[in-house]
Formats: sequence, C-alpha cells, structure tokens
Amino acid sequence: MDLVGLPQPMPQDPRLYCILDLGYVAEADAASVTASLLDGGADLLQLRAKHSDLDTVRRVALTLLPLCRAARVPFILNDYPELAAEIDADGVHLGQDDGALAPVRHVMGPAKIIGRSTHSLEQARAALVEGFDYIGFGPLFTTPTKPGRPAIGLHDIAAMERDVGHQIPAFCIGGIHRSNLNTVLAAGARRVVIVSDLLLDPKVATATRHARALLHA
Ligand code: 3NM
Repeated sequence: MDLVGLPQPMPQDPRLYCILDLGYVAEADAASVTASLLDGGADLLQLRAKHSDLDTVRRVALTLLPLCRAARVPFILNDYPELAAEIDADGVHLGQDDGALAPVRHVMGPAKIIGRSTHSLEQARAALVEGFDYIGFGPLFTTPTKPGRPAIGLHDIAAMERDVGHQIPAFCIGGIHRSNLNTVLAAGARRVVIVSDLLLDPKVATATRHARALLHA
C-alpha cells in the first residue's frame, strides 16, 4: 500500500528533530531548505514562524506538509492548534504559556502528536503526567534562536531521561551544534533539536546528515 500522503505518527526511535524557522529562512526558500532537512534525515519537521502573520504560516505550512508526507516524516506546527487541525498537520508544539493539553487534544484529535517545551526537570515531569506525546528540554545553552532564555545546562539531562525520556521522546534543545553534540550525548541526551547550526550551513542536507550520523554513532 502506498502510504505517501497519509498522516504520520511519531517514529519509533526519533533522534533528530529539525525546525524550519522563518527567522532564518526566507519564505521563498522554505520548501528547498525543508527538502534538504528531510534529505539529510530529519526524523520530525517543525515549522516555526514567530514573526509571521497567520496567512503566511498557513501558506508555508501547506507547502511543507506534502514534502514531509512524501518523506514520511511527521509535520509539526509550532503554535496554532486550530490551523494545525485545519490543514491536517501531524502535530502541534506548545510552549509553557500555551495552556493545557486537553483542549488542544480535543481540537487536534486523539491520533495527533502534541509536544511541550519544558525548561526544568519539574516541567518535564509535569508534561509527562499531563499526557504530552513528547517534550523539548532546554535551552541547554543560550541561543540566538530563542533570545532571553537562561541556559539550563547539562546537569539535569540524565535525570530527565530516566524519569521522562524512557516513556515519551525527549528532545534536548537550545544551542546544540554538531560541534558540541558529543558533549550533550555524553551528558545523557539521546534525542535533540538542532535549528540554527543546520539552517545557517550553506549545505543543509550535508550538515543534517552529519548531525544524524553523530546521533547514531
Ligand atoms: N526552543 P538553536 S531553545 C525553539 O528551550 C527553541 O524551549 C527552545 O534553536 C527551548 O538550535 C530553541 O538554533 C531554539 O539553538 C533552538
């Protein structure tokens, strides 16, 4: 059976979560850069557009969704649960200030992937209890992609993996580069989100492939 075009569930063992962030990529390049992230081996793909109007988010999302479907990679929208449901995105990502899970689950339906940003061990445990499908955990390091957030460092990663990451996928995030990835892995991380290090590389697919190889080494 041809599964291309069908909604995608969370992969079995996702390691690399990539974000197409319109803060780094012009709308005109969104499709080609996304194709490179997928070609390089992204396990999940999020569209993040913190400074775009809703029409732009919808337009870009509708461009990226078929690329992700063809690659059988879940397409996750940052914020905008109603829009995510409208376009049949595979999931939505919520920050700490984006409210409770239950109403978003209601809007999205039971099969969709709903993730939460967490910034402490306590928040990570709470997201698991609430029923989120995955978490982000960070920022490990300060990062220009999310300015103004203090780094949480590496010391809680092992406890977070023990308490949360063995039950739902937990992606460390924030200032992770290929150059510090081995340090992050040595601290106990198994899954990561990498944004600017991949998007700012002139060869996005090659950079993504390199990150993926480090994660699977
Ligand atoms: N969320 P980069 S850190 C989108 O800690 C985002 O919740 C974070 O980008 C969090 O890989 C972050 O360029 C930015 O540092 C990640």
